[in-house]
Amino acid sequence: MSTSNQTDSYDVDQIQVLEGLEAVRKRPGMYIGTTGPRGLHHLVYEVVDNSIDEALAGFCSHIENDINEDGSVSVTDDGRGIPTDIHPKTNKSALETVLTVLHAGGKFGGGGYKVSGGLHGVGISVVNALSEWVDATVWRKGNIHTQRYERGRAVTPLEAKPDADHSTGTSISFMPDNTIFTETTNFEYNLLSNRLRELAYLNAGVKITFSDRRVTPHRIETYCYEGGIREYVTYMTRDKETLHPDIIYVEGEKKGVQLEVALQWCIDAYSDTILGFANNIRTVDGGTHLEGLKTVLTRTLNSVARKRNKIKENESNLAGENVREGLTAVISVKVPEPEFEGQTKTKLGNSEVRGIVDSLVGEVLNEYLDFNPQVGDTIIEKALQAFRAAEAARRARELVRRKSVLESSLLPGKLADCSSRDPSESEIYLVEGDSAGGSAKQGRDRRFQAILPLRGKILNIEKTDDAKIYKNNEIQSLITALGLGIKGEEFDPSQLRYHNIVIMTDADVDGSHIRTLLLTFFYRYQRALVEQGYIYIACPPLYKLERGKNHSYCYSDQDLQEKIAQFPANANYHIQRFKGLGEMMPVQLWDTTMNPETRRMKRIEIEDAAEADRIFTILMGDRVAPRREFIETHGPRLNLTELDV
Ligand code: 0RA
Repeated sequence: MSTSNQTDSYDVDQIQVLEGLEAVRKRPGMYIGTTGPRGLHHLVYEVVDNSIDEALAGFCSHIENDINEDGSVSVTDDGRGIPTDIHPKTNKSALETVLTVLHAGGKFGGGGYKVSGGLHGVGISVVNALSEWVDATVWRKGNIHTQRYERGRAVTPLEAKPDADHSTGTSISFMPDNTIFTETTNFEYNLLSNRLRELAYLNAGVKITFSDRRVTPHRIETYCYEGGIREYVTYMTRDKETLHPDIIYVEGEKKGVQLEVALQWCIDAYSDTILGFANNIRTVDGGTHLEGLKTVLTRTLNSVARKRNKIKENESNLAGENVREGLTAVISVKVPEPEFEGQTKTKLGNSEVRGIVDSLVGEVLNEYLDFNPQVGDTIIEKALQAFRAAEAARRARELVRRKSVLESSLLPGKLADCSSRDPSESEIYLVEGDSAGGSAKQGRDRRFQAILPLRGKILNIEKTDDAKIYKNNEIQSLITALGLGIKGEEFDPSQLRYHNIVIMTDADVDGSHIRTLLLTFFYRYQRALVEQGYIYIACPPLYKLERGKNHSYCYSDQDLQEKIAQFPANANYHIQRFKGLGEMMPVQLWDTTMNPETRRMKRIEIEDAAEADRIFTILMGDRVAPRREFIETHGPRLNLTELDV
């Protein structure tokens, strides 16, 4: 009786197994999200996760990943090896169970919990189901065990041969099934290497190697970080100036939740970069671990600031974003039963994690700031600066807003407006200096061309300070003249008073400087203007070339040389070099630079403005090293304007 029962239940198990893997093949999306490239790469992560778990359990120190010549992938570790003994009830080895029974993996988690979760953690059987073939090799107890599977089914019995080498480990090789992954079965090196590097940062001391054997010579990389997420933060801040010498590091465990946090504030950073992970999965949409971290940072730094009388009794607290200004951080939690929320399942939902992070980080951070008072002071000082800047920016914004509400019809006095009220045919020239402004006013077609003279030196905006920018008179004139809103407000093209915004500056160092400032302003404060192609640079000529009664204008040195080369050898000619726009007669300015029929203009692309922003940061920033480097590489050309045609 009992024997036949066993047989029955075995058959039933067999049927369930086949139905399970058949379900995976029928609806792969349910298990791996997509059958596109993302899902394909998922297969690798799924297999690697099992080896990572073995490493986290303390039994594995090296995981080797290979893209083989035929495009298959092998993941090999030096762990204990997946058990190969036959279970009397199912008549199957643990290996075969893990590979063929949906969700069986967790049961073999070695007593602890399986760390992989969320997107991954569906189990290695899913990889088996979606592979044309899988070759499993286990080194264990002096034997080498092998078994082959095709589309989820074992096609050979588990074979054991004595192994002279008594080391242990597991190797899983698989070829993705091209009838499932119809789009592509081609693994992308960079995608895999990024994830493997990330895993090495997240699991300190685990050595991960990665090779691509599809290319000759083979490409091989090794990732191993003894410092774990601390090294990750060091890497992310490599180009920045740190505010404290050591990374602040928190490690702990509470109620089965493991936590690691690495924090580094930098002087020359004005936003924050915080990467969150739960069970080795990047939680792009945040969640309770990040909430806990943000809360405890804000509370701890406010309390220290009050204790040290940096914030007076009647003053308000620092806001979270003030405290985080300049912070680079990685937080990694390992949760026994993770709940992943949201459309993409990349937000950690476990509510108990919030308090655990709060209390573990709070303890360490308080102690750290007690022992390193000067570090605490500099962090608080930076947060206070951020706070004051935000306050000033808010007041300045209100000022601008009030102005534009109360005096909406009151355009800046310096603006020589055009008569047209149709923005689509109107142009505004932003001109450097009053004298060039004068020429432009006389030379323009007042019907559709407006002129706004700006004083370059006054425009010189320091650093990244919003408040100063809004207080700047020239910027306020510019904002009102254009009819623009302010930073952060959505761009409303119907408010824009001119559809061509033309920056017209001298072709010298100062001119190029002002152009950089203006482009940076547009890039930071109303990027949509650049993106939607409203910004132009006027191209005034550098020379007037006269020969007899004829004359022409040259827009570059090369242009000049070419024109001269066409003259007979003995020709008499005269070259006039324009040192600035102010030197041109109004009619010359019209003919050469402003007349839509004959002028040249360069429309600014977003990359130009981004480059201006980068140059601006380097030229204006506090840091000497990149500035020197920049001047050394770009110095001689800077005069000739990085951004011109
Ligand atoms: C559970 C128990 C044991 C090994 C493993 C899991 C294991 C699984 C995988 C998956 C990939 N590599 C792996 N390495 C090990 C063995 C327990 C024992 O030997 O006592």
